Amino acid sequence: MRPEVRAEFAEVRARLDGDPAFLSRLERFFTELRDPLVALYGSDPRFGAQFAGLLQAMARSAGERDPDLRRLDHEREITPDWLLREQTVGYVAYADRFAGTLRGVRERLPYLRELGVSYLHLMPLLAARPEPNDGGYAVADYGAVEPALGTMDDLRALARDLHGQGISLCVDVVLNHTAREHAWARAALGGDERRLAYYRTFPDRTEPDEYERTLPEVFPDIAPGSFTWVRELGRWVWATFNDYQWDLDYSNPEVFTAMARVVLDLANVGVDVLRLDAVPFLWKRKGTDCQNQPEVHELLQALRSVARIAAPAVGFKAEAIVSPAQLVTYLGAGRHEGKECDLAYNNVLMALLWSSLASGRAPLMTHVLGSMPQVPPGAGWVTYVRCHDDIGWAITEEDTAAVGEDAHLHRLFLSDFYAGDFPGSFARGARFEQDASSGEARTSGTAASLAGIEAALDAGDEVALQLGIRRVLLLHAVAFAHGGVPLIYMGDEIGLRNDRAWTDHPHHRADNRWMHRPSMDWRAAERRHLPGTVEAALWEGLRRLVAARRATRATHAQGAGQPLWTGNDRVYGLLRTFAGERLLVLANLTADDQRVHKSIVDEFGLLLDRPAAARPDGRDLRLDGEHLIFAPYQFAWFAA
Ligand code: OTU
Repeated sequence: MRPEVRAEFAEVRARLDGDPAFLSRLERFFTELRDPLVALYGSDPRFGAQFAGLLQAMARSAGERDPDLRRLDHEREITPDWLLREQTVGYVAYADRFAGTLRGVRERLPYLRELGVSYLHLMPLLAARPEPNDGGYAVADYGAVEPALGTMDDLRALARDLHGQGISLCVDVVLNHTAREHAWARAALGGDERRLAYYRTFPDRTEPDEYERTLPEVFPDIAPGSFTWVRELGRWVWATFNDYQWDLDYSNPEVFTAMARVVLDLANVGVDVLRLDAVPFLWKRKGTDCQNQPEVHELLQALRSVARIAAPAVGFKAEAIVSPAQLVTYLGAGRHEGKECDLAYNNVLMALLWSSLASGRAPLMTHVLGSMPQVPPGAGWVTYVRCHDDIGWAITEEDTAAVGEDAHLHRLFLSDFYAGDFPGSFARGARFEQDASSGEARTSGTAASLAGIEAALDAGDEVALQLGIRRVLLLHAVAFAHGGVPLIYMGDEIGLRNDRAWTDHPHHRADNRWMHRPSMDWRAAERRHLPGTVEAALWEGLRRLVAARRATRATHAQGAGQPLWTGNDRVYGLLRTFAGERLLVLANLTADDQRVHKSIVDEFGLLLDRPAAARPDGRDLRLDGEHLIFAPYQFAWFAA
């Protein structure tokens, strides 16, 4: 350790004599914090002072922490799986589209309670640049709430209300980039060299061209290229996403410590879980795709350690839409085990759910999920059916080869099918970022529209409508059973269709992800209590699933899951175990009756006659001799 760091450490200790809990955490996690930072910045002359300043900020932040939050710190330290338990069910919404403002969200808590939600992810709510701002993912001030939504005090009050109701709050931290209107970027534009060094800028195309040789484009249509020419600077600026989202340069230790302070501040406002946006991109290396570089994991471990020492109640959720092998590393692999994120989005499951629904076949999902690495200790998946982003058909050649299919054709089928361009398709979605040469595309659309509810309502086809409802519930049933924290995307609980007016907004027109970000329809939500409506069918179906999850320990994120062959390739099967308890899930992926031999249930020592809590489908299973008969899209949970 550099002498000045050692001195600083001693000083921090001396000042914190009154807080033994902080001191023991500092002792315990100090090397987990220091080692990755030394690995990244050890030879940088700026590092010593930065590290000393960081320790001070942590001590200050811990000292200022509200007594209620300290109580949470303690509770969660003695309950390390607080986030991973079967009781956790999440809900995701844009605060404005859900309830206007943060105060409005507080007024809507009874709705979330009725649904059984215990975790609320509010989409980006920090002060963003004026539109276009990528739905808030272009932050101009991490220290302020978006004015139209409220203030930091409103956020604090919301967190307090949520805690009072047993709901934890998840907020986005956009780590990879700031808006070009952020004070750092503005200072850089004004000629401040120190702030310019927060970003990755280049005098000419030499380096950008070298990087782009191996860089994939994230938004080839709406934001081509990964660099943007900034006239005022006379330089190219790295901008992976939109040209107004400037990538931060994490090889600069000041950037790390600045973002660590953002994390500390949000923790003290009462945020329980930080959704780390676009983490794979934090470190760049020529000759690579500039994602998932080993340094990203050093950064995450260090950031996690900062929070663990100063605000241990805070959980980390990685947003990394990458291959299974890479994805699992965000949950802490090898020497980072137990030191990175608690949660990561399982985008593989999400894509496979929709793939299986379109094909009506289980083998691909069974194979891919079966060969996915298990989650490391202390961490778990976030499972979801839809979110605010597009669906990327991340299905590889290897995946399809194993089940005798062709990856390109399958992906093309999926993008056609969900755009409603395939014979027999029930979907009303749209292509997002179509690749001109292959014809493949990602997919936009709400769950209800993709699952056939929109088309059925337009056609006034009651039979098709019931099938659409069943499809939405089926996908949620598999996501809820898979293990991990299931998230309900706002509106899916009442079947909100694509926003018909999304193109009216001048800044959204170019980005059709806005079609599946409709505003909450509270009049429709009222119908959740009106039997016979779409809203009531979905609402009650999801409530049954929430209840089933809470009663089924095997859905704990730390359990082990294994997809299995059911003897009928139209019926998906999954077996989960946790703490000696088992859950067998069987799910009919088709609109026809399907038969499965009942021995599959006996085999695991499970009983066919379980109480209603484990019958989240709501329909009774029929037995025909030795066979279980699954009605269209029927699923069953057998637990013991
Ligand atoms: C995230 O998504 C957000 O979810 C998007 O809404 C933002 O536009 C974006 O970051 C920029 O802030 O490319 O298609 O591997 O795939 O971070 C979605 C992670 C995205 C990226 C993911 C990104």
